[in-house]
Amino acid sequence: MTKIASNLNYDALAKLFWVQGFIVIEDFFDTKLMSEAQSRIMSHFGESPDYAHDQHFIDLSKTEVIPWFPQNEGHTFFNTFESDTRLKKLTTQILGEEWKNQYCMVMFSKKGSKGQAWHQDCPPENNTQFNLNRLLYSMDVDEELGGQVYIRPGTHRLGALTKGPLFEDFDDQVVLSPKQGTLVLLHGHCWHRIGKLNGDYRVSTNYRAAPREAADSITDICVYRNMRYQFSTAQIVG
Ligand SMILES: O=C(O)CCC(=O)C(=O)O
Ligand SMILES: [Fe+2]
Repeated sequence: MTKIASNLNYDALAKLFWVQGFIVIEDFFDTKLMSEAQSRIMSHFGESPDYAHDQHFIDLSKTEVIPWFPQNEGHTFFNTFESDTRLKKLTTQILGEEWKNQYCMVMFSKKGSKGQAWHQDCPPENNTQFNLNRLLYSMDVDEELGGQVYIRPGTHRLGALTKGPLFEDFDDQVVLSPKQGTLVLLHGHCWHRIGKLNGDYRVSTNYRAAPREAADSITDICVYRNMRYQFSTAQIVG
């Protein structure tokens, strides 16, 4: 029998989110549903798709990941997760009554991927302007596979990333190994990176949301240790 997280203490989870900048809930979605998601994702990508970003961006940002926005192509199956009552309630507890869904972005990394360098998903100068990553894992991500999620707790309050090595190990970093069905909620200003992939491929799915006052283009500029990169213009902007 599959188990799903019920009886969630929404208030305690939201408080923990605001202290740490992230929370992890295992077995949020059942493994059968996640396996269905995984097989739909794999049939879209195949095992070795081409990178969508331009090579200059990949070289500078060390972001070797291929995005897919299934809802924009009418894949209504992916609405299932977004409309989950528990996910909506948890989001409301964290962001307040008024928040908006942004988009669902599936991210695929293939064998040999260096992962993703330390970054913030959007500029951290204004604390009302942020995105909330709601990450779902449809396959196990562990030490053997690589591609683990590195986070520096509390850094959503510290402003911009410092300059330094793009994949630096910090004493206070935590390393997550999300299993199939795990939900990770992560503040877009909280410093995070993805480790090098050892296995054949890695998949994650991000149902991004944002507070009402956040600009719709909030994640257009991503902050790295060596640059700020604007996706819409494919330019380095700082
Ligand atoms: O793929 C992941 O686990 C997280 C990737 C990431 O940095 C993000 O979704 O903002
Ligand atoms: Fe990110």
